[in-house]
Amino acid sequence: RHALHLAVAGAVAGPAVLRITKAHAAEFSLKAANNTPVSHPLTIYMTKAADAIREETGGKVDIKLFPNNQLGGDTDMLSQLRSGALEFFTLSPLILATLVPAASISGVGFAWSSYDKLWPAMDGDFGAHVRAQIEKSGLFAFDRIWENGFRQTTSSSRPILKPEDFKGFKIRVPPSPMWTSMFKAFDAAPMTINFAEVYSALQTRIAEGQENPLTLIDNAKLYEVQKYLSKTNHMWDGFWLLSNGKVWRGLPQDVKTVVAKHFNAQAVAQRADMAQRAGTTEQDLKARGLDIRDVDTKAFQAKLQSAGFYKEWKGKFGDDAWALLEKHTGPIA
Ligand code: X2X
Repeated sequence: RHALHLAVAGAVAGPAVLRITKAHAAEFSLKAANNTPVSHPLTIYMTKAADAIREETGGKVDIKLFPNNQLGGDTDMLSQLRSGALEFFTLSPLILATLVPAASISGVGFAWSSYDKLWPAMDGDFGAHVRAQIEKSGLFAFDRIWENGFRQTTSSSRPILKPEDFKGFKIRVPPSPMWTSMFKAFDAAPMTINFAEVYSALQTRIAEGQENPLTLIDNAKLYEVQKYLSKTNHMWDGFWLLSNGKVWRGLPQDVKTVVAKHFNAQAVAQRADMAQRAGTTEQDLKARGLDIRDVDTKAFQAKLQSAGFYKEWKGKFGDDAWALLEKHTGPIA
């Protein structure tokens, strides 16, 4: 290995000494992956974390990031994480719920009225409750959840202005029981598709619409294949940074400390960056031609209520977990 790197570095007449040092120094070569474009703050701040970790360990810990579904869709990456082929992966709590049912509780419809309630809950006892369930499944979740955002609805066929407009609406949702349940409660026709295939599903009109936070709609250029955006604000979504429990426990304590420190710090920085972008992103989407509408979100919540959505999910999560959620959100429904 040494000789090969020397030869390659020499051939391109680059800074050979530096290259050899780096190639030699990485004792832990690890992979991280996500489903967001390279321009999305999730990717930007995961990259910053990997850089900070490489720097602080003097190149000993080298985390290579594979963004934008380069390693496959979310369900593929989750399998890779579980098998140990992938060391770090960010995933929505709701998709994680295919493995850890308790995890989707942070995504209950219209539960969070502000980030002032949300972040302390996710960083406090409520998030700890979820992470404990995640650990039981053999995965490890880092303390600080990353931001995706409040989700809004887009469409190529017609604007969704009232709950009734959802009737029969062919909407792509991520692979997750709660998403399917929510859009069935709206009387829509949800279809589960990994984010990796969303652009083409919208372009070919397999799906009429989808729902995602503004930042992702912008970064993934969904405005190219969608016409309307309704500010339904129907749920908050984040990304747990996960590791395979066995792989994580197998790393030396000093490595774990540095890795966790930087990932958690950059998660908090990423949240702040996302908050800063909020206003300009909406302007940008308008300028890109999306027809953006405000809607009466209370009417949408009332529809979930009358369809039995809250009763069903409170039953699934159990009274204790639901009480812990409402301790932070206030009464939900
Ligand atoms: O799949 C989606 O829509 C995304 C990117 O928001 C999630 O990761 C849940």
